[in-house]
Amino acid sequence: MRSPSVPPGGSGQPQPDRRDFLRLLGVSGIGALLAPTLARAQAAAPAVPVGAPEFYSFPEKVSLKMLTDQPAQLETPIGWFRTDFTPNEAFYVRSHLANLPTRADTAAWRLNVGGHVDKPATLSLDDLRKMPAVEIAAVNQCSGNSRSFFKPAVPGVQWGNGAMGNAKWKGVRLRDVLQAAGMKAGAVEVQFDGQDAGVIPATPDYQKAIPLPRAMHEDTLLAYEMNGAPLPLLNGFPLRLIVPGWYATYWMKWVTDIKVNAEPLANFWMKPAYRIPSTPDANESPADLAKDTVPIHRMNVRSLIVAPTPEQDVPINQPFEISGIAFDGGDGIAKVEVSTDGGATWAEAKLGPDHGKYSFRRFLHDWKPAKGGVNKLMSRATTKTGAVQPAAPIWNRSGYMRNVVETTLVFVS
Ligand SMILES: Nc1nc2c(c(=O)[nH]1)N[C@H]1C(S)=C(S)[C@@H](COP(=O)(O)O)O[C@H]1N2
Ligand SMILES: [Mo]
Repeated sequence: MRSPSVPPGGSGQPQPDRRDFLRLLGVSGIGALLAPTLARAQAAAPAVPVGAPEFYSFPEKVSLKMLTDQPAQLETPIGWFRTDFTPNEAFYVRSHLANLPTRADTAAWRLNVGGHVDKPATLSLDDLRKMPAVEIAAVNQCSGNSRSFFKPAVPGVQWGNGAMGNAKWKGVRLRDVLQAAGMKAGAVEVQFDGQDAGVIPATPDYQKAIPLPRAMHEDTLLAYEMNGAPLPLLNGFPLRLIVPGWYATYWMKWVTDIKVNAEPLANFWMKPAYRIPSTPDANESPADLAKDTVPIHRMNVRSLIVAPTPEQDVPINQPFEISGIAFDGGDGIAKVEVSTDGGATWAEAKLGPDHGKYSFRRFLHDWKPAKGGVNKLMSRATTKTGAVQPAAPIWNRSGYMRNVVETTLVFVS
């Protein structure tokens, strides 16, 4: 992959090519040099006041919007979504616990597989690399992506639209690892733990579980590569879980422990956190919160215009290519319609290359704006199973799963 360019309108500062960076460090030396760098970056990071995002460069990352520090939540500016795959350097970061791994000793690293199995296993990175490798393009999207647009507002990290990214994830099938350990009858779930921890023991450790059918699905991976390179440390190096089509809360970073469960996990991160109303479209009203909730799971269908960017000046009577991305929970995108008149009329956009049903699908639409002033651009995606983005936004108390047809306001003159 060539070194990414700065997104138009963004304030990203490209860093030295990542491959050079890794070559310089050497894989086994990565910890030694990264540890002080990351620690220094964390220490030097300015305290971010609520509502005033700043841009900041962390190791292996270009300048990204920092929504909180301790640990850093880094949002990808939407200019980076003008390519099918989001460069690793520009990929967003969401971490719950402040005690993050700042080094990875790849020689000593082990993955433990235990719980409700016949043969508990301990695997090295070499063991994993010797197993059959699979590569899948899939969108990693935080459940709370776009939360800042919820009305009434809800607590949580106030993400814009950049808590997502698309990448090619390469690794081994989780089911191959589970089958090697020999699951016992009665297994219902598979639980994951990563190397991060809270600063004080009272903080609940970040552990998540997925139902057995999802764990055994052929597309669920333990990935060691992202877009043809090792994962950035902040995105889970050396290994993370990939659950294509499902929200990234399950995509455990720095995973070291896998446990097969005969009973569902009931920790803080499964209940009360990361649950949605069991109502249609996870919708509820602030005055009448749903009583019944279920763990968040599959992503709904979305699309977003990325060119022009909001408030961009567009020249009148000249051809302009509107473009954007669409994706869903794994049915695949059938069509995207674009409106340039605030939803009065719609036209079907051209679709870009198909990288598989879990990937971003780009759409393109030729536009020749004839009307000066503010123009309202909209996009509406439909999946291959007929699901379509709603005209009105859903609301739930956690600010999850926003997928309304968005409006991009631009100025034509
Ligand atoms: N170990 C660990 N894995 C984790 C998390 C975490 O806090 N710790 N956060 C999860 C959540 S909520 C999201 S949205 C994704 C974010 O992935 P990224 O930081 O690689 O973009 O990681 C998931 N995996
Ligand atoms: Mo998330």
